[in-house]
Amino acid sequence: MKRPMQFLSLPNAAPADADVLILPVPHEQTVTYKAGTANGPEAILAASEQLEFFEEDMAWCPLQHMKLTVLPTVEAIEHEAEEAFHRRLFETAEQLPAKPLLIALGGEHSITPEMLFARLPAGGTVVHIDAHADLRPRYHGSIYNHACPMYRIRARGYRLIQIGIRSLHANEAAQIESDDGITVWFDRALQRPGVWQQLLDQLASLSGPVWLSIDMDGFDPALITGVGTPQPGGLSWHQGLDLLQALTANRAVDLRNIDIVELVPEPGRVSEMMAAKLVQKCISYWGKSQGFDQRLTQGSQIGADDE
Ligand SMILES: [Mn+2]
Repeated sequence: MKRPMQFLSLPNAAPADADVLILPVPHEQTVTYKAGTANGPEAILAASEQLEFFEEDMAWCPLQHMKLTVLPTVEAIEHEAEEAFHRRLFETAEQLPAKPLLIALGGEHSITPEMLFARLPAGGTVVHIDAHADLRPRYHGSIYNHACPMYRIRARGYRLIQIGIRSLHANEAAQIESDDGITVWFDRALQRPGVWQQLLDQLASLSGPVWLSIDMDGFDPALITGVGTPQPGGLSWHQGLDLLQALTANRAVDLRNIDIVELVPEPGRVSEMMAAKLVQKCISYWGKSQGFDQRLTQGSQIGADDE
């Protein structure tokens, strides 16, 4: 029997009641190096069974106060054209309730633009953690390639803040150089004293709608080997959490959309556990910032047996 798609083994809330929506998008069409991102969402949700309900940084049990549901998976139908799949992804995202926190689980990075266009139609800022700039106009003949999402997003006028970049084409570097709407925090520069704090200061100064797009290869591959296109260098776990905390602590930012993409499950299972724990941190930090800890635990999905 196929494993039920649940987070922390919790029964799924009715989508209309949910404070957190998890959308599995196991899309893998344009992989260029290591295959397996299609298995990402299922592996992340399976790893989540091993998490504690208690989240130690914020010292609370988020899902005793918040309701969560894992939505039906969005995946390409056999022989479906790329464009048709992406249109379907747009329509799915557009129909979701606007108020909850959406965490989309990839799958490859090509899934981000349509969900963003559907959820933030009036514009906003994309905070993009990645080893790669993903600013190619097309790659291997397709605008939907996983090397292209940030080009498509920038072309629609969204502001881009890219963090951890350490692999890009000369044309991408030229675009970054000439485009005031893109700020890049290169991986190597972030190692210099003071630069990390400047990045945190920028995140603290943002306002308005923010989409957080986390390519797991933005992290150090020594921590997380399970990514499609690993690059040496990268963020530490704690740096990743610092970024998340800076964004959720900023009350002028409306952060209701996050994607976590490009995970390739691996035999050691550390990579998918890291992604699962990252999902939990997103829920905890965001939930606390929204005051969900003040809500009564009645109606929680967690029963006494789960303690
Ligand atoms: Mn990448």
